[in-house]
Amino acid sequence: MNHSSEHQNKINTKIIESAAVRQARALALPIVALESTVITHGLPQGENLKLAKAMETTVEENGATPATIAVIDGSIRLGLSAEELDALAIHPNPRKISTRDFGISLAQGLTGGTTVAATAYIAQKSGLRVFATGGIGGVHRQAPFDVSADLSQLAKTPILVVCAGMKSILDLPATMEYLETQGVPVIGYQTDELPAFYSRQSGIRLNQRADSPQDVARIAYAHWALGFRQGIVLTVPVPEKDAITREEMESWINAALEQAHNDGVHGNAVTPFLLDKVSQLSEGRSMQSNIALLLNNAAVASQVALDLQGFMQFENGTFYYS
Ligand code: PSU
Ligand code: MN
Repeated sequence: MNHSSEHQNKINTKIIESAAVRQARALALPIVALESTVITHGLPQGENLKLAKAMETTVEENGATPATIAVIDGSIRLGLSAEELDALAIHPNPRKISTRDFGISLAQGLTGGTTVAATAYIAQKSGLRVFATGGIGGVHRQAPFDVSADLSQLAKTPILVVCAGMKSILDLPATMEYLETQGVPVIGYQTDELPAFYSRQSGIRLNQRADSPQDVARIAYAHWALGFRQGIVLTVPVPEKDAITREEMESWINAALEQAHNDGVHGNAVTPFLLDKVSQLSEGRSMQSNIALLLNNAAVASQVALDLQGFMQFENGTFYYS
């Protein structure tokens, strides 16, 4: 057997489900997908594991089953055991896995965290409809061709992403234009204004608002029942007590952008670099805010998943519209 065929035999493209996810499916309970780049690249070690566990607990407390999506040793996971989560959180060099990175990750047995784009793809492929994260990627400032694959993937993946808006390090108006062109609804949760991740304000008005999980579920149902394949972005403002004002945020972001430029940071390293710099400049306040909004999003996502289930029918491990 030559080297390449030996390698081929080990490639596993199946999605491996945790015991908890399998049980939820058997009982037709709602499942909420959770992103894992926030664990591998978004938060410092220690904080990342605490947050990952707290997000799962929050989903459970709100009546749904959490399914953290990641790639472990070349296999795609829907739901991680406690041991797998621990290992992912302390992995020395995890890969940041966006959609382009699946092939190589599976072929070479890599371990990594999945971005919003990658998590959305796997969640939808598994029949899930709701997904919680912190902030989605978008169009970068001063680099109009640095557009996160999160946007193009959401344009073709029918899933509802619950987030606190796009990361505020981005060009928000350009990101909104892109989503509008692609026909991706952006809904404000109990707000008429696009939240800007750490801040509750962005100065950008939304044209859709929903005030309850039930309202969100109705919009999502109607959108998908018409046959649209686009995802839906539900933007939830960070809880008031953990919010940072736009003015304060902007000064840190500008300083971080300048440093990224000076250091020649590019490609998929840009987002982790900027988030880390902003966290340092804010003396950890941005991280606290990030954690608070992640947990809040997990709660809202679970509530929406419960209500959306009222519109769906469960058969052979997949939800269908009733
Ligand atoms: N928001 C955060 N922390 C993160 C990310 C978003 O607060 O780590 C991650 C998400 O996984 C998102 C990714 O999908 O950054 C976008 O990266 P890029 O801009 O390279 O596509
Ligand atoms: Mn990019």
